Amino acid sequence: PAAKATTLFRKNTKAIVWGMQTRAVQGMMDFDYVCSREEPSVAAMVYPFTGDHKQKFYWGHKEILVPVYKNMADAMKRHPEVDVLISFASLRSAFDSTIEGMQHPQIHTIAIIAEGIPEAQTRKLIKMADEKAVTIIGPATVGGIKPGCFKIGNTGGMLDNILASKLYRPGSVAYVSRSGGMSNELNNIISRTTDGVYEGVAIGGDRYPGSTFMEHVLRYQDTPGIKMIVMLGEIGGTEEYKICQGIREGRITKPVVCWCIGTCATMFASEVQFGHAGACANQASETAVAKNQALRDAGAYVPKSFDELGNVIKTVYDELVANGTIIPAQEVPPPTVPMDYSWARELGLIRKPASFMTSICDERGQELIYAGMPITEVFKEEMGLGGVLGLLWFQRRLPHYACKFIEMCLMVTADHGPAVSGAHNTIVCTRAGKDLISCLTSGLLTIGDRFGGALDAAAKQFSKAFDSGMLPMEFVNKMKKDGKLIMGIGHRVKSINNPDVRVQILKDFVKQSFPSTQLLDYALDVEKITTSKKPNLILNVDGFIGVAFVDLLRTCGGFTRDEADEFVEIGALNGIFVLGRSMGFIGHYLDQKRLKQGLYRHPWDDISYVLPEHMSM
Ligand code: Q5B
Repeated sequence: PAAKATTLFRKNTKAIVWGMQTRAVQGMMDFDYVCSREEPSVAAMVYPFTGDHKQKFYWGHKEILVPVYKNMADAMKRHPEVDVLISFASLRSAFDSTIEGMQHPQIHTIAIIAEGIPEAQTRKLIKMADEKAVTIIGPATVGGIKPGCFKIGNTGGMLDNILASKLYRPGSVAYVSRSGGMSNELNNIISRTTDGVYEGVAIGGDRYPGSTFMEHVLRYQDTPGIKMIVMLGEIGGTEEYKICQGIREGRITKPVVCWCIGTCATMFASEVQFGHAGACANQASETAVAKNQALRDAGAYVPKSFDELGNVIKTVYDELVANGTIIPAQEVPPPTVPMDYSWARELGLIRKPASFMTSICDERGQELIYAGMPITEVFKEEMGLGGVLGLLWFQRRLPHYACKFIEMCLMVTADHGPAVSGAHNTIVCTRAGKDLISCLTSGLLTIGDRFGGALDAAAKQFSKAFDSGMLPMEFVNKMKKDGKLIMGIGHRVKSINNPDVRVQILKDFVKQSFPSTQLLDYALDVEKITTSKKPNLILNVDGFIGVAFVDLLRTCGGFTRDEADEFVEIGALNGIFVLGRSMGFIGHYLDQKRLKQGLYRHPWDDISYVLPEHMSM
C-alpha cells in the first residue's frame, strides 16, 4: 500500500464536514480566523437530509456562506482542493459515509467522531484506509488540532480555551492521546510548561482506533518542527509497547514523555472497565502500571504519577531550550474574534436595552401568566372574561362587580343590527367575497367619533366639565358655543320616546353595584337638558359606558386618580366597544356566508347623482 501522509494539516488545508454541525463548523472557522488563516478551513458541508443550499457563518466580523450539498460526490467534485473529511455521521451512517469518502482519491485524512461503531466495521475501514493511504482519526474521538493550521470539529473546546492554551500558533510539542478530555488537559499542561502545542491528535477510545499511537508518533518523529513528543496512553491494549520498541530500535529519537492513565485499576479486586471501550486490561501487560514501567525501561520520560506529568514535560522542554534544539518564537498576539452575543450575555459581559418591553403577559415559563396570575388560577378562580380583561387591560384583579360590568358592556355592545355603519361595511365586504379578518376589520374601521367610538371622548368631556365644577347647563351651553358635539349624546334611532334598553340594563346594574356614580349622575343631568331640546339627544350607549367606567376606575379602589385618568387618556374605553362589536361583525360575516349572499351593488335609484352642469370651454 502507498505511504500515508506525514503532514495531515497545513495552513491552507480544506475540509468537508459531513453532518449539519453548525456549531462545530463555526468553532473551526473561529479557530482559523484566530490562527490568521487566509481562508476558512471548511470548504463545504454534506447533509443528505436537505437539498443543496448555503449556511451562514461568521468569518471574524464578517458573515460568509458555506455550501451544503446533499451528495458527497457533488461536494468533492466542486471542491477538489479538499483533502480532509470530518464525519459527524451517526454510528449507523458513519461506516457507509467513510467508505464513500475513501472512494474519492483527493481525501487523505478522515476524522470519525461517532462513538459505538461496531468493531468489525472499524476494522474494515482500517483495512481500506491502509490500502488507500488514508489516515483515519477516530472513531469515538473529538479529533485533533494543529495550532496555526487546522482544527477538527470541537477539538480544543471553546475559543477562550483555545486562546488560553495558545493554540492559535505552533509550539514545539506534539502529543497523541485517546480522547478529547485528555487532549484538553494536555493542551493546558503543554501551554503552561513549554512553548506550546505543535500538533495534537486524539485517536479515540475504541479497541481498534483508525490510526494508532505509533502512527502519529512516527509522523511526529519525521516532522522537523516537532522537537518533543507527549503520549498519554491508558489502560487496555498493547499499543504503547510499540512506542517502547520504536525507542529501543532507534526509530523514535526525539524525547518522548509518556503516561498511561488508569493506574488506580490495580487498587480494585476485580477487572475494571473505564469509560472508553478499549480501556480495560485483559492481561497484566495491559495495565497502566505495566505499560508505564515498560515505557520507562525503554527510555521514555515517565513521571511517577499523572500529577508530575507537567513537571517532566517542563524538564525535558527546558533541556531542549538549553541545548538550542528549541528556540522559542516571539509571541504575536492573535487577531480578535468577536464573541457571540448569546455567550457574552451568558457571561454577563454585555448588556443591551431590550427593543420591547411588556408588562401584561409572560409565556416563557411552564405556565402562561396574565399580569402575574397563572392561567390555571384564572380558571380556578372563575375570573371570567371580565376578569381576564381586567388583568390584560388594567393589570388589576378587579372586584367581582367590575368584572360583571365589563362583561355586561361586552354583551350589550355585541351587536346592533345590520344597519349600523360597521355591520354594513362588514356585510358589503363579505358579499365581495373577502375573508373573515378583512370583513371584520372593514367593520371595525368605521368605529370612531360618530359611530361606537365615542366612549373615551365622552369620558374626557364629562369628567373635565364635572371636575372643573361646571354645572350641566353651563357645560351644554359651552359646548354649543364652541360648536362642538357632546360625545356620548345623541342617537340616530333611540330617543326618550324610544329608550335604549341596553342603557337601561346597564344603568340598573351600575346604580345597584357601584360604590359611587357621581359622573354618571352628572351625565344624566346633562341628558335631561339635551333631551329637552331634542328627544334623540339621549345619553347613548357609548356615553353611558364612558362615564360609568370613569366612576368605576375612580372609585373601585384599585387605581390612583392618575392611573384612572391615564386609562381614559390612552383610549382603553373605546376598546370595550371594539371588542364587544367584533362579536357582532363576525356574526354578520358568518351569516352572509351562510346565506350565500352575492356581490352587493348599491341601486342607482338610491344614489342622487349631482354632477356639475356640462361646461363649454
Ligand atoms: N346634536 C349619534 O346624530 C349622532 C349632538 C348634538 C350636541 C351632540 C350624533 C353624534 C356624538 C357622538 C356619539 C355614538 C351621530 C352614538 C353609536 C352606537 C350605536 C349606533 C346605532 C350602536 C346622531 C341633529 C341636531 C343638530 C345637532 C344636534 C346631535 N348630536 N348636539 N351634542 N352629541 N353624537 N356617537 O341623529 O340645531 O338641528 O343643527 O354625533 O355619541 O354609534 O345603533 O345606530 O350600537 O351601533 O344624525 O348605538 O348625535 O343628529 O347630527 O342630525 O344632529 O342635534 O347639532 O342640531 P343625528 P344630527 P341642529 S351611539
